[in-house]
Amino acid sequence: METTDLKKSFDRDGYVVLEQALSPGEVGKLLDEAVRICRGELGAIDGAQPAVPGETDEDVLRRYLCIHYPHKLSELMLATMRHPAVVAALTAVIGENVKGMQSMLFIKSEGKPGQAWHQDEMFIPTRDRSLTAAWIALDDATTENGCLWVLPGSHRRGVIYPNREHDDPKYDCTVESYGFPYDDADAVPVELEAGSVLLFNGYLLHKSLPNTGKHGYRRALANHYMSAESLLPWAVSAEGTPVAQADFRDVVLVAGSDPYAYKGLEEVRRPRIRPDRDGGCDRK
Ligand SMILES: O=C(O)CCC(=O)C(=O)O
Repeated sequence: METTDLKKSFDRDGYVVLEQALSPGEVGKLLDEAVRICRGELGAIDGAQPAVPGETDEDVLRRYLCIHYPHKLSELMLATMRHPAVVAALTAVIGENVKGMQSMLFIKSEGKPGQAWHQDEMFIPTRDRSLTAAWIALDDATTENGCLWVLPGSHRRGVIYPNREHDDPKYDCTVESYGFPYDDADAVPVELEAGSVLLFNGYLLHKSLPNTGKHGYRRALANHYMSAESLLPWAVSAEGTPVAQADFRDVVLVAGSDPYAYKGLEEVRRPRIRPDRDGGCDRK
């Protein structure tokens, strides 16, 4: 897609699909790396279970719904944050200077839950509304195995809707958005071939449903980015620091230059397992 068309559809709908942005070879390497990560071979992950001798790859993969910050464990995941096809699209929608701050590796084997309606900017509050996700399908993502669903155009109001805890077993323990002027009939599933990428705006309402397939995974790598010009007050208000000046510096520059490079980088987050409903929701 031409850059201007890509930006036009992204601005109108809040998302765009980059068809086959990653080759089958690149996807295969990421799938192999996902096994090494889940086995704990690339470093410790908070909340991971100790390795059991003789476990198969399937046993290990089935254990986890999602691992946060795999780019801190794996050079390959880090390099994928900088994938040229994704970065070209990011610079078209965000601008020339782009930083990444989060990665999430979803495994989601059969029976695992989805994630309820939410807006990513509710969790990762950029100051200039530039948050953009690149959700890379590592398996074909279908309505059966729990692809993403979106509410097209829902980003355009520029409103963050309220959120609450829920007990819906279809979804993991993450809070859900509510009180928005759309319903499920407005939702569109985004089925993707492995290697394709859903690029979407941080204000876009989206969700996923459980993997209801009989067998297999719906693996995906979701990376989050924003404009390098914006500070990121993401849960880093150290005592005495006005929140407005807080700035999450656990970032990876993926395009252009970082106007705040003089601040240096700081390790704030460590890889961790996302709780799924089976493990119980920690409501502390
Ligand atoms: O992959 C999923 O099931 C949910 C991902 C998601 O909602 C996100 O990356 O914001």
